[in-house]
Amino acid sequence: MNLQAYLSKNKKVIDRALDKFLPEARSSYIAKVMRYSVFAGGKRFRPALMLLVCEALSGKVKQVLAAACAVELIHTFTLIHDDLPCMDDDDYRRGKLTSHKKFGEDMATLAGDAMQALAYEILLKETKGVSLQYKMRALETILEAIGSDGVVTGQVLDIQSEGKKISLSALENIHLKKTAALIQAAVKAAAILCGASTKKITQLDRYAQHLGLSFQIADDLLDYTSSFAKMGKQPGSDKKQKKSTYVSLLGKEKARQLMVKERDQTRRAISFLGKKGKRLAELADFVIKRER
Ligand code: GRG
Repeated sequence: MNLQAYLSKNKKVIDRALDKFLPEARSSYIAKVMRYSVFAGGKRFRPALMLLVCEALSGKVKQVLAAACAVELIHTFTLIHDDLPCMDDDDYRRGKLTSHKKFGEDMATLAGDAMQALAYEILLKETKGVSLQYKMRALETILEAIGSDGVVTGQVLDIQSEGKKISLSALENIHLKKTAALIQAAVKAAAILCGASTKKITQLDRYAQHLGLSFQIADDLLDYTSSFAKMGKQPGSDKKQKKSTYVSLLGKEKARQLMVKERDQTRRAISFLGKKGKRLAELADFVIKRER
């Protein structure tokens, strides 16, 4: 099975689980608001990555499935908040109106908050075949990644650097926190839940950090070159918001070269997996070739 077919099979597994874990649409208004964004057509990249890590470590899907859904909920919550008028003020996401455009800022904010709470609840309650100690370590890993030293600070720095030309290392620092941190947490949480050794977790963390940076450079390139039809959101938004990007700092060609270099480093980090790392290596290729 090629990676594309494999990812769409995994996506179905994730979508079914998310549908099971989310409150039913008819149960409350906020459930309807939450479901709107969760099922708006995201790629499910982070949960797919977690299932691939699980497979590479010979773990069982039930050990990581709830955590994979938890990470997707956290990711979706950050997108909803990122789109708010007080942040990026975007009208479209995943080809649909953003949550606040559809339901208002109050409901969008609350839906994001509820998703974050639900994420921790399902990770703890619905993870199967794993000791409480491992669940707590996975939870701790995710919390550390998104808090004041992780995604939140990435967002703060991103906002503070609007309208300024920042250095390449300052840009990298923003994206290590804003984008790579959650991808790293996803990979590490999956490895912890599958009982991986500290040494393996460290190598997988390295893989995920380079993967996260290549993912972000691809995002910047797409924002520069792609279309609404392909991306499901308005291209050129970085330029409109006067944000420094890999493309604005390096130009298209050098940004592409850096992206390939990051991809190459993902391969080195997982060489210890041998043949078992084949899918993870393919995923790193997919990241830099993606069209949305
Ligand atoms: C984490 C506590 C906490 C607060 C949130 C708003 C905010 C603080 C952070 C914003 C983080 C953010 C939006 C990062 C961008 C990451 C990124 C590259 C998103 C695009 O991900 P894809 O391409 O999207 O996987 P889809 O739609 O496919 O899921």
